Amino acid sequence: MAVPEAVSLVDLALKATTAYDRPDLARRLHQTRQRLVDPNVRVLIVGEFKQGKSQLLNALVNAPVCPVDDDIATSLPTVVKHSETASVTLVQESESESGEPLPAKRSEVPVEQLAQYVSEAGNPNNRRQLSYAEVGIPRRLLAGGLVLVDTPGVGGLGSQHGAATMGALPKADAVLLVSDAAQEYTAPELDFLESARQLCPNVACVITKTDLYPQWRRIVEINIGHLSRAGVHAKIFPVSSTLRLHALRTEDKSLMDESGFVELIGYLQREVLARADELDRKSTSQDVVTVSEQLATNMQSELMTLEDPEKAGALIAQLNQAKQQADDLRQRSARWQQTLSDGVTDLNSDIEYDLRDRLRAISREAENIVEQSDPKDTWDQLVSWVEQQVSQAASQNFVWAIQRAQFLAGQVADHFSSNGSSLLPNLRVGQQDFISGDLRAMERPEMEKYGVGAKLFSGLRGGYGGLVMVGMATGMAGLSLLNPFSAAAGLLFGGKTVADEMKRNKQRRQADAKMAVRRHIDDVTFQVGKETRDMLRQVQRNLRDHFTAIAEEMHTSLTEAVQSASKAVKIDESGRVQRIRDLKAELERIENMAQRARALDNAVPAAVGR
Ligand SMILES: Nc1nc2c(ncn2[C@@H]2O[C@H](COP(=O)(O)OP(=O)(O)OP(=O)(O)O)[C@@H](O)[C@H]2O)c(=O)[nH]1
Ligand SMILES: [Mg+2]
Repeated sequence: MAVPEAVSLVDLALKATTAYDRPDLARRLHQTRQRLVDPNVRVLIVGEFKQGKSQLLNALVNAPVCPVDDDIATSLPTVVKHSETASVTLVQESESESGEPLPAKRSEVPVEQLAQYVSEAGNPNNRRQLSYAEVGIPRRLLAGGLVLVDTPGVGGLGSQHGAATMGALPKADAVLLVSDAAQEYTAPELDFLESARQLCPNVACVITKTDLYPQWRRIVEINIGHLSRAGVHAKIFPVSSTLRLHALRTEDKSLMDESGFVELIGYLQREVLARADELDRKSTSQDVVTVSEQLATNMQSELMTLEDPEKAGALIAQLNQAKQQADDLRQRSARWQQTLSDGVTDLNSDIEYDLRDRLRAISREAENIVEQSDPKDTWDQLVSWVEQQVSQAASQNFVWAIQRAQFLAGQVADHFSSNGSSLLPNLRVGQQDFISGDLRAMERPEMEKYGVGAKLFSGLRGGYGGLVMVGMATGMAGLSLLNPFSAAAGLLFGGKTVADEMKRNKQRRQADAKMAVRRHIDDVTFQVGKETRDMLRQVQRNLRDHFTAIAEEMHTSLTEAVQSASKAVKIDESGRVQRIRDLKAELERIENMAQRARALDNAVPAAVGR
């Protein structure tokens, strides 16, 4: 369990809500508790093809969990977590027609079969339509809740897989970008880092295979330069998985130091796990403080009335006014509801405009490229260029959508209190990954139509025409039809027609290619647009539920406060003294609880040091 003090504090608060008969406040605490006892801290291992992601995971847990090879590529995300006995579970997620997540299908398979499901060889293109494989393994490193996720390598981080990886980021607690020491960071890697940083609290860089590339120090130096120019503050860990595995086998401490894993594991434990703990503390603290305040409200008003009966009238009036305000917040027509729905509408259109704009620019650029080349030769390059640009655009659009949604949540919270941030829910974007269905691969226009055969054929046709024409002309000049002259002329004419035809064909290819690009971009616009709308709808629903519950809680607290104060006015003198004493004792207990909650937030483990 991540933070035991937090759990026991929530339990205490839960008891209080029962004692004071406030089941509405218990609901929120139950959610908090659930979040706390789920100790998982997800670390996503991402990177381009063959950089050593799977091997890094294996070296971290000292077990051959993920298949590694020069040929065996990972095709399915593999989630590795702690369990007493080794196990492999295949998970298939799905959603209903309306986009609501359905319960995932889980099936356990023998451990040794894992490779069949997670590798490109056994499960090409994830033909089995699995969402991920979950591996349980008894390891101390994972016992604290660390969950490592191996992801399929992405051919260019801006590619389709890259987009899927991007979608998983908001749900990750940390990301390790894996890149081997063979070369410095590429532009897509730097772009990815930039986006990842905005979606995920912890991003670190791992440079692998230091045993293989003696020049790794220079690569690290260059990469540090890249990062600082890009304004990305991320730690870099040069490691060798091979050395670590060897060191573990031979119990060689100096090799272990050389492997670089001591630092990496230290980082995962001290910063990633601790950071998740810190967030747990903060959110628990906030929840318990809020609950304490709500519980205290009616006792305080009763106490004030008892201690100073003259002011009772004014106090009750004040409370009624506050209650009225809380009541307003509960209305469907409440201003915050308006802010939320207007905000989401604006967001939808801005995000959609942004996406269209980015994609249109790519389309224009692609058409330019097509214009200046023959798609017959450049098509493959063009396709990967377009796909990468498109995914990158979708990623940037996504980052922006999340940021705007968070901003909107803040605006809505402002309606509730001047310090609205304390009411903010944890904005997780839901169960489904963004861009879940892979964007359809770009359709290649038929190039074969204008293949070699066709070129020859039209060349012959032109040649034949030329032959006859010249033959006729020369015939008229009294020469026989098939003399060397007309044969040469036939070749000449033929050459010219081939050039014409080739030009026409090239133009046709260019038109087809442009069409294919446009069609692809239309598909993407549609698909990404739909995913974004679904995501925003979910955000809207989450925020609405969250704030509706808060409005209810506030209303209940204030209604009870008015009742308590009104009752207090009628109490007789002997009962009054006793009641004041009781209330003070109760309030002290609640205040103690609130103090513990505040202390929880301030207690930062010494090792972390902010
Ligand atoms: N020498 C050396 N080789 C390594 C190291 N890490 C990985 N490799 C090799 O690099 C190749 C690719 O490693 P993987 O872990 O499969 O790479 P990956 O990033 O998971 O690959 P994909 O899943 O296909 O994207 C394998 O042949 C590994 O043996 C390392 O630290 N040192
Ligand atoms: Mg792999």
